Amino acid sequence: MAAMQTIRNIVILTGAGVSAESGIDTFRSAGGLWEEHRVEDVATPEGFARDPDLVLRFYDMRREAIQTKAPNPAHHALGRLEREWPKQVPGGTVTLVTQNVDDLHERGGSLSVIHMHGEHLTVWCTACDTRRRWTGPLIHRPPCPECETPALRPDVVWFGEVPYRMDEIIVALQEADLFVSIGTSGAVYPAAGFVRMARELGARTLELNLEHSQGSSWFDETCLGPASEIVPTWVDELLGR
Ligand code: BJW
Repeated sequence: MAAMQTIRNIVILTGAGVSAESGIDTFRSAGGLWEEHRVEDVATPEGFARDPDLVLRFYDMRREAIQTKAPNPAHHALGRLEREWPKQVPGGTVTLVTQNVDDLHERGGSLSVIHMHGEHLTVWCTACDTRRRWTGPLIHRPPCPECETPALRPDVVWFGEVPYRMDEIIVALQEADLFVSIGTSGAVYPAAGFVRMARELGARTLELNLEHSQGSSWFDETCLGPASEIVPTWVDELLGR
């Protein structure tokens, strides 16, 4: 990896693999969510229009499940890195971008998380275009607390929709000295393209994953293993412990 002194700004992209050891299903691994649910049915606006009950039940089930799960050592290590890095490298930044819709990074101590694919614990009212925290089910079509229309949907980004906060992510990638991808298969764009973008903009690139991702050849370095082990080790190394 690049000498520590040359690293100032770090961008970290996480995917389902970082939460796997907390007991949250990944999408594409064996036994993952897409084995039992067709993507077209549950993760597209067309699927939602066709069969909203199916989609609302799918997300109600997952919203309920994540509230019974706890962050693992990988989440805690990334929270620690965000807090410690600016003390170690004055002016240095850690930007955590997650594709995950769970809240385990926040519960693991991360203060500022970019949820580019949305969040389980917020809902979006498509009538008045407001978003708010929501922990219960949606299947019974509760009215929006703001406008009272029963038009709440999961605040997640489905295929064909534009991921959130892309402008901020691009700026962070432009300023990054190190880009680290953790526990994502590299199957879904635009996130899968970040490594290439970061590299072309001059950042070092590191992959931490259980197995090689689809874009593995774009990384300068790959470290394979379970996130709960390799992420804390990497953070300790970076913080010089
Ligand atoms: C472990 C581990 C352990 C396991 N330790 N690791 C061609 C080029 C460019 C784009 C496209 C294209 N063709 C089509 C597109 C567009 C499309 C797309 O990418 N399609 C692909 C199928 C090709 N993308 C979109 O539509 C996106 N929007 C878009 O492009 O808008 C245009 C636009 C962009 C930018 C600016 C302006 C306009 C939207 C994508 C939305 C994705 N939504 C989902 C659902 C979110 C809600 C929900 O959770 O239900 O997001 S799909 C799903 O996949 C979810 C995830 O965030 C995402 C990525 O999955 P992830 O995290 O990588 O999980 P897995 O399961 O795939 O991998 C797990 C990994 O963990 C594996 O690598 C394991 O090895 C590892 N692992 N255990 C460490 N213990």
